[in-house]
Amino acid sequence: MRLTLCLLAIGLIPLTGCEVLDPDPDDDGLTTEFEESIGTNPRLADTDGDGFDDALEVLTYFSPRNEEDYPYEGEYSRGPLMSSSDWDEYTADDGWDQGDISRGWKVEDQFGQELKLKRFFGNVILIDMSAEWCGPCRVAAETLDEEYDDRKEDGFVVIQLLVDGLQMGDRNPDGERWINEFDITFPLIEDGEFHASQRYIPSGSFGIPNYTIIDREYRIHTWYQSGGMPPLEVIDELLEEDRPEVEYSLPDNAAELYESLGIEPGSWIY
Ligand SMILES: [Ca+2]
Ligand SMILES: [Ca+2]
Ligand SMILES: [Ca+2]
Ligand SMILES: [Ca+2]
Repeated sequence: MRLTLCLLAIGLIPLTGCEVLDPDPDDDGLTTEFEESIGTNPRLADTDGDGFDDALEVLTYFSPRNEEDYPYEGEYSRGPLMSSSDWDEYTADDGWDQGDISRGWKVEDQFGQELKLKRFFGNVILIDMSAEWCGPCRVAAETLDEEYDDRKEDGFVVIQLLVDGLQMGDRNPDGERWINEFDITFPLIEDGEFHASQRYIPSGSFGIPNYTIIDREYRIHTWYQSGGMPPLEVIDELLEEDRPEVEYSLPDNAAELYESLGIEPGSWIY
């Protein structure tokens, strides 16, 4: 109706006064109709002011309405999340056993960004608890970033929790030193206080390296603390499984936008 009135009015008022004709007044690639459906501002390209336009955030599964959620260095694989009501139901079980839902936590990574385990839902996640003094951890770290890089497009995420420094019991791990030594690009957390690590020690005592594998459905699949390399064959098997289906609104012109932004359609990495 508004459009009809506007068309009729063209002969009477200057065309620029008839903004309803422009489906994308903020020129962010998303139509006003779509922006209204996802709650972003149709007159502001970067609704939450985090430096990334609404369209880019939507297409890479970040929230255009949360300034603390945006594409970051490290290019971690991540996909759409469930609605919060589904999520609450999904994570109701807080146990620790093979097959149980993994417990969520949030910490800060080497890029100074808040890392939430929940954000990696749909990926296969390797939680690797290591220490600088630990010989087998160092051997594994030599090739771990390469193994991560080979698989991240398929939805593999490594989160390394560095619990000790150069001496056993030294609760001051030096993340920067570790990252430089092993060229780490996946998320690394200095976790001398065991904030996240405590959740991956089911029996109370532990040895390192300590590997916990979380499957695409966000369940703890296996726990290893016998040293050596992470069980890559188990990870590859889990990566073969389909990504969980989550309802997520993409605009009708998504294909076009992916192309203009140079993003692979459906990619979980930005
Ligand atoms: Ca727009
Ligand atoms: Ca907008
Ligand atoms: Ca933004
Ligand atoms: Ca954002």
